[in-house]
Amino acid sequence: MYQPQWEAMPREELRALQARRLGELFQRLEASPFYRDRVRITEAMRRDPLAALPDLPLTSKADLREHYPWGFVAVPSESVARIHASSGTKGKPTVVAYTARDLDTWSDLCARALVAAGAKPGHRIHNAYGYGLFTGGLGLHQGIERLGATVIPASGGATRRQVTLLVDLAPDGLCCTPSFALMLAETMDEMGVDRSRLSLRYGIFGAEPWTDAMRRRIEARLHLSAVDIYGLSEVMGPGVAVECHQAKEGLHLFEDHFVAEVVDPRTGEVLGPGEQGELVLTTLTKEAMPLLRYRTGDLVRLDPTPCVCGRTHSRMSRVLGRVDDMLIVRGVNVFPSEVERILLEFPLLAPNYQLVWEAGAMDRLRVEVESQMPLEDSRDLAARVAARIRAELGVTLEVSVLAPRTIPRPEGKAVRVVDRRAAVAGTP
Ligand code: DLL
Repeated sequence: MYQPQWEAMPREELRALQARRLGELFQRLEASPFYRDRVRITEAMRRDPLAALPDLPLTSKADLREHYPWGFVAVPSESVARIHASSGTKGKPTVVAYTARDLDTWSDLCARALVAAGAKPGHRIHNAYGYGLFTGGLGLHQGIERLGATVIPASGGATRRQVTLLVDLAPDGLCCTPSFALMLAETMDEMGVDRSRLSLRYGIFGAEPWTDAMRRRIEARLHLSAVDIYGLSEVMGPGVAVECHQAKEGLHLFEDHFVAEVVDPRTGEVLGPGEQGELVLTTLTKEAMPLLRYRTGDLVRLDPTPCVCGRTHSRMSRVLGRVDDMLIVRGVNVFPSEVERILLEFPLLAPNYQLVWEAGAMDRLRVEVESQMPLEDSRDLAARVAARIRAELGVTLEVSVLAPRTIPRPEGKAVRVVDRRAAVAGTP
């Protein structure tokens, strides 16, 4: 562990620490233009901050957009050391601010995440998350430096050059999105790179949803141990939660800096341990942009039981889906991650797929997935995949098995859902 005094704190002490920090947060909210008028400190909040929390209002992404760019900043502008922005494609980005102390905390949390994956001081770590406004690149960069490891700041893109660096500089660890990890593997095949020339031991993959089936593919193709890292710009960036390499069963959520709640996305009602709902996060220590009960839009479950690694922080499940990404196909709820899990049960299929909405008498959702190798006739395979989806998810989806490398690879996050309905409607 990087900070065992915090990461393995007895849960009683952790609760007491959360209560104290939450009380301090309530005070700080008075300096936030957004919260100043919305949150009045009551006697109940003073007495027992944690018990009072579920009665306080939720904050949404729409609130952040409406108060763009500075409405949530709770410190004088000269105390803001850095700005990042969300990768959101809809409308204006969400801008987030950090003080020097926020950056310091963030570095520690990313160092914790790296150690949870297997990193040690002195290791070399190749960081292929995008640098710039996106939090992935600079966030993990600081974590690698904080740990005392060597950072290779590769950023995204230029895949062939990255493969060359991975062979020549012999890093121990790799940080990137799971889809980019697979693209590196594909490019290695094209370049004829012998995997025994790779020195990679672990990978820290996140920023987009992926499944255990995808983990197995990545581990087999890159010969490393893969862990999941979670975070979001609004709350900090990467380093909110991470799996430990010992268990790989849920992501330890750094509860000394965040209070996590799981709520029913429709009613906002707080759910119990083990129940699936929307993750809501409160930042306990952030200075520049504290957030109270922020709705992440990510569907998870929380498990507070002890872990073999000794960390005491609750574990959240992988992100099971997004509140706004749930696809409703003829009344049946479908999450892309469920389709991914089924696709990857077929060894002939590559982990590159998209779910495509098409116009018709009724909207249709088609699964486009690549095969691992060129197939003469893929109809039988497509029919078997469709049958498995029907049996497991209770919904009929058309399936097309495409030739290798036909689905576009974006530089940032994988695009799993494509809407071709508007394009068709707009065609004369
Ligand atoms: O993606 C921060 C990050 C960078 C996390 C690098 C991990 C590694 P945003 O661009 O603001 O920040 O996107 C946040 O991405 O609400 C989730 O929906 C999704 N997401 C992030 N990590 C995971 C993950 C970064 N491990 C949004 N699994 C979040 C599934 C993830 N979804």
